[in-house]
Amino acid sequence: TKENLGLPVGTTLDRFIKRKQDDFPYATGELSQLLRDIALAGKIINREITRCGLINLAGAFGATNVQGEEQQKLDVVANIRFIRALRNGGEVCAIISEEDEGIIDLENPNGKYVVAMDPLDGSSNIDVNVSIGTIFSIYRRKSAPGGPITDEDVLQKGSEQVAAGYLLYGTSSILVYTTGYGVNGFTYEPSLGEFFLSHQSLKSPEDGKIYSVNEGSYNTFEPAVKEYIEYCKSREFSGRYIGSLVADFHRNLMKGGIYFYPASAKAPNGKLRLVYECNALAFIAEQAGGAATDGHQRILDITPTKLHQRTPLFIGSKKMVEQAGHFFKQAT
Ligand code: AHM
Ligand code: MG
Repeated sequence: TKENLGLPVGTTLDRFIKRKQDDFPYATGELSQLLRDIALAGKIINREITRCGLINLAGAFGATNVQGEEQQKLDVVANIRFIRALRNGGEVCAIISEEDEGIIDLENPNGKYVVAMDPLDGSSNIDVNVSIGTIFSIYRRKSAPGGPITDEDVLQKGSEQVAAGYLLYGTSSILVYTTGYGVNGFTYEPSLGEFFLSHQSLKSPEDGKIYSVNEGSYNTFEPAVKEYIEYCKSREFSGRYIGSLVADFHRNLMKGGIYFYPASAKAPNGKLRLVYECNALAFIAEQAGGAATDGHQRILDITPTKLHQRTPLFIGSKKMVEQAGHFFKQAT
């Protein structure tokens, strides 16, 4: 199958992408190039992140900022880097980003793809040396090339993604992505500047014993959510919450678990954004054999009506997501 390429662990990302492309005789190579552009921007961001604690010390060890610019916040830097990489690459006509209110028109009239992204997620962890991530979704443009970008291009259902992935900047940095034929992970080797295949055909454990939720809002969760949390406790599951979606998701993908960000009094639709946070991870979860819902329906089936729309999210091991769903069903 196209899922299992039989490429050995240690294959570089570039070679892997090339081999995948060769499996599709009519592929033009544009999606492949787009994935490479994202990987390159990821390397640059990784570099900025690992140095960020030193930036205020720059004077102390003799390094100066060439332009003498004031150092910008990392999430802003990451946004700029991704936009630049995708504009220069030429395959993308528009970006939807957590960092920008409106659609970013890249003025690449022939770009066939639209990218939705959160350039640096986990804002509360950026300044405190805790893992953070980048999330991206790739869609095919629906409107005719050359014309204006339309709502139809940017408000597609998650099920229409052609590829999606994330970068986790953690103890190691890893790029995990899918094009709809399974999920693969590539660990970054900083001294060589390369991503190497390290996690082939990733599969989510069907069931797990970790639950990840910010329980601080427990008192204002819906009864179904409270009951599910009590269920997790009655089974003595481990509570693990980093507060960086990518990091919490990745751990649960490796070990078996569920992440959820439900509706609460403070956040009536949850906190997370459908278009550039939830859809990409939902696609990966499903491709790895897991599941993602808003408590009632599949995340990938929701038609967005706004760029920055929020949704409750329950994501991870299939049986756990189903179990959480049972409590909602009982409540109705
Ligand atoms: P952000 O986009 O401002 O970084 O917010 C998203 C983050 C997720 O990474 C994380 O899971 C969640 O917010 C944590 O929120 P809270 O602090 O409310 O638990
Ligand atoms: Mg975010």
